[in-house]
Amino acid sequence: MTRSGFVSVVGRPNVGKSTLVNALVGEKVAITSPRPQTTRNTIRGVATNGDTQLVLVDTPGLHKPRNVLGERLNLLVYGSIAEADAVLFVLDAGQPIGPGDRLIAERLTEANAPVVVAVNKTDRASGDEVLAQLARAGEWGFAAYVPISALKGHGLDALREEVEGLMPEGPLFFPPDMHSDQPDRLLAAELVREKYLGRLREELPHSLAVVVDDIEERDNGALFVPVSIYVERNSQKGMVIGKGGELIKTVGVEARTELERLFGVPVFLDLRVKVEKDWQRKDETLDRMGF
Ligand SMILES: Nc1nc2c(ncn2[C@@H]2O[C@H](COP(=O)(O)OP(=O)(O)O)[C@@H](O)[C@H]2O)c(=O)[nH]1
Ligand SMILES: [Mg+2]
Repeated sequence: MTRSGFVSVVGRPNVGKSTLVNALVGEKVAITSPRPQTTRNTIRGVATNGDTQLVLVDTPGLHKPRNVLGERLNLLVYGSIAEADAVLFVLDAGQPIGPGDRLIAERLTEANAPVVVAVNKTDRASGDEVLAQLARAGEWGFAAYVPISALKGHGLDALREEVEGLMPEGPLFFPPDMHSDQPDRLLAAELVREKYLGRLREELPHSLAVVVDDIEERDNGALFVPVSIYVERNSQKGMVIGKGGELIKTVGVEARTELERLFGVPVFLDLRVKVEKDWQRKDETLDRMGF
C-alpha cells in the first residue's frame, strides 16, 4: 500500500522553508534568497521515496501584514495548514523564538494536522544553542522535533522519516518522477525575480513583480518566454534596468542559463520593464498578476 499526503511547510520569513523544500525534493522548485519575503505563493514540491509521497507546500513566511499583498499571503498560509495531512514548522536554531514563532505555534495547536518541528541552520549554531532551541520548542508538545541543516543536507533522512510516518495510506497524487506542479511560466517568472533579489537596494525588491504570460514553443524546439517586470514608480525603472542596461542583461543571462538547464532546450527571454503604480495595494492588479 502506498502512502501520500500534503505537508504544509510554515515558519517565519527567512528560516529556510524554501531551501528545505528544494532539499527534500532534490531539485530546485522554489526560489530562495537571504532577503525575507522571497516566497509569494504556495509552491508544491513533490518528493517520492519508494512507496511514500510527500507533497510539500512551500508557503510565504507568516508575518504582520502591511498591505493587501501581505494579507493575502497570510491567508494562503492558513489555507494551506487547514488542508494539510501534516505540518512542517521550521525554526532557525540561531534565532531566539519570538512572537512570530509563538503566533504560528498557537495557530498550529488549534489545527488538526500533526506538527513536526524542524530546527534549521544547525550548521550555524553551537550544539548548546540547538539543544536549547529544541527544549524551548519542546514545550509546545508537537509530534516530533528534528535538528537539521537544509543547506548542508544534515538531518534530512531523520526528518523525512518522521514526516513520512504521518502520511495516510492512499494512492500517489503525482507520478513518482514529477518534482513540482508549478507551471513552467511561474517557475520562469520566479527565477527572474530570484536573480534580482539581493541585487537591488533595500525596499525595491518588495516593489518588484515578475509575470510571464504564455511561453511559446518555436519550430526549432526553442522556447520564447515573454517576461514583464513590474515596478511601482517610474524612478525604479532605471534601477531595474541598470546603467547601460547592465543589470537587466546579467539577470537575463543567469535566468536563461538556469531555465535552459531545467527545460533542456534553448530559451529566449524577452524582458520588459513596466510601471504599475502601487500594485501591492490594489486587489484588481493582484488578481491580474495571479496572487
Ligand atoms: N547556514 C544556513 N543557511 C540556510 C539554511 N537554510 C536556509 N539558509 C539560508 O537562509 C536564507 C533564507 O532561506 P529561504 O529558504 O529563502 O527562507 P524562507 O524565507 O523561509 O523560504 C537563504 O539565504 C538560505 O540560503 C541552513 O540550513 N543553513
Ligand atoms: Mg521561501
